[in-house]
Amino acid sequence: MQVFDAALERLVADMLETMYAAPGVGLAGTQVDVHRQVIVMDTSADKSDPQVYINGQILEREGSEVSEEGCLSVPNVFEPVKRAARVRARAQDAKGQVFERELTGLAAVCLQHELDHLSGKLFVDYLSLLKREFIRRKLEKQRRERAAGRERPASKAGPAHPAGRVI
Ligand code: K1U
Ligand code: ZN
Repeated sequence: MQVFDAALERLVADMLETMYAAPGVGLAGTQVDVHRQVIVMDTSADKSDPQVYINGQILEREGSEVSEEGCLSVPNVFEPVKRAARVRARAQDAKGQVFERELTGLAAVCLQHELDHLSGKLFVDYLSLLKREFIRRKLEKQRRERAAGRERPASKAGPAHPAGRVI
C-alpha cells in the first residue's frame, strides 16, 4: 500500500533529478533501492514532460515493434528488443490521482521497460544466452577497469557518477 504524502513527493522529485542527471528517459524505484511501485519518465525531446506512474499497470497492448534499448543498470549496452507498440496504462500520480494514458513510440517502450524493473526483469533477459554472456563479460571488464581507476590517485581517476548514486 502506497501512502501519498510529502515523503513520496520528495522521492519522486529525487528520482526525476537522478534520471535527468544520469541522463536517462526513465527510472524505476528498484534502480535506486526503493522497493515500491514508483516509476518516473520523460521521453520528450526537450525534457519538459516529467511523468510519474505509481502502481502502474498495462490495461491493453497492441502490435509489436523492435527498438534499441539501453538501461542505466546495464551501462553502455544497447540492444534491440521487441515490445508492444502501443499500450494503454493505468496508474496514480504523486498525489494519488488515478489516470489512464495511451502511449506509443519511446514512451510505450520505456514504460514497459520500467514496469519490468519493478518485477525484477532486465531488458537483457529478452536476449539470447550468447548475447547475455557477451554482455556479462563486457560489464565485468568495465567493473575491473573502474576498480583499477579507483586505485589510482584521485587526480588521475575519472569523474564520479553525476547522480552520485548507484543505479
Ligand atoms: O530504466 C532505465 O534504465 C532507463 C533507460 C530507459 C530506456 C531507454 C531506452 C529504451 C527503453 C528504456 C534509459 O533511459 S537508458 C539511457 C537512454 O536511453 C537515453 C539517455 C538520454 C537520452 C535518450 C536516451
Ligand atoms: Zn533499465
